[in-house]
Amino acid sequence: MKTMTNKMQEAVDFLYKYKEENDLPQEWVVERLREVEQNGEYVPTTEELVFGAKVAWRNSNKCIGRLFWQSLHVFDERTLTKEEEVFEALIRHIDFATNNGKIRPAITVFHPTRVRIWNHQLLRYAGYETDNGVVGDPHSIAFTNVCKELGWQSAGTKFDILPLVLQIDDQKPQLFEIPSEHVVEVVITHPAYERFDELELKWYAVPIISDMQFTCGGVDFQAAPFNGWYMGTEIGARNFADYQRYNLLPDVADIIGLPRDMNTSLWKDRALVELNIAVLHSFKEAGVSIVDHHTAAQQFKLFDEQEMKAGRETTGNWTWLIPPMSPAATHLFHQPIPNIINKPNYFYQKKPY
Ligand code: HEM
Ligand code: NRG
Repeated sequence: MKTMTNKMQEAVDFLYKYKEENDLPQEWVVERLREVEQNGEYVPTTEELVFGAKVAWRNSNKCIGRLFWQSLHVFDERTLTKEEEVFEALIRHIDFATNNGKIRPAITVFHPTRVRIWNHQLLRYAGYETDNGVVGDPHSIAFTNVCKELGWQSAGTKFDILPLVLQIDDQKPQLFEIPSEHVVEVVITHPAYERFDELELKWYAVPIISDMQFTCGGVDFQAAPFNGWYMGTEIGARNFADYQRYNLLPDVADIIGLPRDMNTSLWKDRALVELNIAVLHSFKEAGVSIVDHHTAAQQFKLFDEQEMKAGRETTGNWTWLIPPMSPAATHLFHQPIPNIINKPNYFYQKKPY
């Protein structure tokens, strides 16, 4: 008997899953497998790709937002082979996802091996090491240096949107500035503390992860940027608050008048709460979709119940699912969850720089 490659086995498993979940007859899968065998490799149809991208979200163990997995909008852009065309498709993605603030979950799937996006997220702030410390997002320092080496001219503020760095095959990656009319940002204000404005904070509306690999039926797509909307704590409890990121808790404490000389005053915790109130308030005021961590946890519970009804076991990575603020105030903290990795899924891949 012929032995099957791992890739072919994954294609078979995926097509069976597709058949099962779409109530297709056995003849369908037999015929489809005959086609794949004849072709020598598995190339998903657009319908299979749409299903695969949704199930990959459903299988994303670190994601608390999975209740909405069926609503993912999938752009099939596998035929594009020019940097300029990829850039235009990414602008279409950003516009579709942003939708004037009523954010729509979406993914754009490019050719599995020929297209590579160097950015971590399509929208992200640059970070610069200066003599007076880091300006901007420290998370972006290495990538910002790559952009500069490729000829990017930066403004040097703490919130410069990075250019897109797009590569076809082994060619030199090309830089593309994202025109500002496509970038929605939210200025951060606090409903009670007017002095919050002095911090001059803002954040972009849509998180669009662009450096993960989408694996579906044994095919690995290196470029398949996806987005949902933010959970407030991602910005307020991590991006703004982490010591190795914008490190704003001391500034927030000063603005709202909290002495910082004693840990036991819990000034960090109080500053965290006010910062997160400001983030949720500002997005709401601006009409940009965002979810608080309590609501997100409740939505995850509904997802878990829905999965159970469908006869599937919910998998998850507890260390990521619990929110970084008041985790024990959500049910997630008190519930174990098996961290089994199913496919299709989204995986980390080696950085190209
Ligand atoms: C991770 C929320 C949509 C796939 C996360 C995290 C949060 C989150 C809070 C943890 C992030 C962190 O701690 O850095 C949401 C919300 C969504 C959403 C509120 C709204 C619809 C999506 C979509 C996909 C997705 C559309 C894919 C199609 C993932 C993956 C991770 C993740 C793969 C892990 C990222 C990593 O390892 O860095 N999500 N998500 N999520 N989410 Fe979602
Ligand atoms: N924490 C990161 C974003 C990670 C993904 N989060 C989402 N994904 N909400 C940050 O930029 O803060 N999503 O697809 O909506």
